[in-house]
Amino acid sequence: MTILIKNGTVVTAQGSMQADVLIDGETIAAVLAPGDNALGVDLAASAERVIDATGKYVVPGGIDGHTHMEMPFGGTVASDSFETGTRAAAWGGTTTIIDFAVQKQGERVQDCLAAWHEKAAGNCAIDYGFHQVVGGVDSESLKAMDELIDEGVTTFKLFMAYPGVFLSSDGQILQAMQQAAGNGSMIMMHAENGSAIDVLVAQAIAEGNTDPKYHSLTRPWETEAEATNRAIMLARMTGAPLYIVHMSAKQAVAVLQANRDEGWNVFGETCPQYLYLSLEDQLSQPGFEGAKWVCSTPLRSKAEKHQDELWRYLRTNDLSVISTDHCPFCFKEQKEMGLGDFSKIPNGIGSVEHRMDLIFQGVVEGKISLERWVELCSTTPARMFGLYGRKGAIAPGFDADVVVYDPTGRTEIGFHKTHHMNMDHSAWEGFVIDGHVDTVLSRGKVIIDDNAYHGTAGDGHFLKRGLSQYLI
Ligand code: DUC
Ligand code: ZN
Ligand code: ZN
Repeated sequence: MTILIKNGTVVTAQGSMQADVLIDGETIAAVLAPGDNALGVDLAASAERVIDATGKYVVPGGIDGHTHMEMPFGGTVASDSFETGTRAAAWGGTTTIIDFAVQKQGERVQDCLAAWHEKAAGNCAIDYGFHQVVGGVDSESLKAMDELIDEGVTTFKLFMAYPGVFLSSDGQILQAMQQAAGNGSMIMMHAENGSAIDVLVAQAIAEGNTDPKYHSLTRPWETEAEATNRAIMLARMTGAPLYIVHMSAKQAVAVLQANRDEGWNVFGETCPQYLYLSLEDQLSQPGFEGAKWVCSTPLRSKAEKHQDELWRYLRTNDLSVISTDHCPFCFKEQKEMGLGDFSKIPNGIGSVEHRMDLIFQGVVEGKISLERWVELCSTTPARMFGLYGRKGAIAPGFDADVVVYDPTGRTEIGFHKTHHMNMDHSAWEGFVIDGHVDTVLSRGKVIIDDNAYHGTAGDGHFLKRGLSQYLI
């Protein structure tokens, strides 16, 4: 099928211009300035479908490089399946996710990856890839890292938190980084000092401080900044590139910035929750309400101005990617597991549907430019995670993953409004965005249009990823 998206403003990381986008089958065939008749045909007359994007932005589909669909965690399982979660992502203009396959100590990495393939295959609304969590670094899992690269899994996540579950020792981290330095893959790090946090948590509970807000108070910024520094120092010893996930503390990003300024190949990601939500406004809500916003790293103090600093670091490119860390849990029965003990609240917030909108609001409010929005949410994730050339731009030969975004539209986020995630509440209830995802194409198929979903489970294919473009 040929589709012409006409009269829109095409926005890429490089710039914005009035242009028409011609799609042929699954890929972009041409991007043509108005009046450009390079192809020598009347495109509007010959295209099988014309989408009028007058007054709208035409942007590459969002790439959410950090999601957890149906992940077993904290004694329960994240509530979005690959089917519900990727459909919700599509509604919000995200056309690719990279989810985490999880290996725990004693399990074979290859078996764990196979189990994640099984969950996702035939169920996804949009294209997907996998990072591999290595929860048990040993000689077998180190060897498996080399094998996985050939299977298109080129990024490996380690944890400095969750002792006894996912935590890797410094020696294990060093070994995995050495392996990555040797095979060209990239290490992703959950950087929090888990052993210190566990002590603070046990002390808080013993003192009767059991409300959700203590989740943040027992994970002070020092635990993130210390782990960030340690992870970077370990990476420096090996020469491996390092990508730190879900950064929330301004002091941790300052450590990252200092090392980037020295020329080290280290990168940071943040998430919408750390840009908009806080310890005071959400996590400290009365009773058990704050459980909705328990995630790790935690929401931080608004008074300490972490949010303003994170936006600044996004502008200076010390933070290079915005993902969601989408890890949804229902309030009933899941978040409620932590009634009377915040440490038993499953960690996670659901945002996969709202990231493009929430970050567009940053454009509206003058915090970042339009082009930076595209770069942070699509182009850099594509480059970072080995998808560029297919994803992350509007250019000939790229997959036709395209969003028509209406800057004069309005999106009211809420459980009964724009929410399609499999959750019984929204962490974003009441947020209003001055913009709207109008039309979404995934590899040339219109999957969202006229406020309706037109796709099917299984439209989304597994993406074998290459190596990061940020390796040196
Ligand atoms: N943080 C979360 O909030 N949920 C899942 C795992 C994590 O690191
Ligand atoms: Zn994490
Ligand atoms: Zn995560």
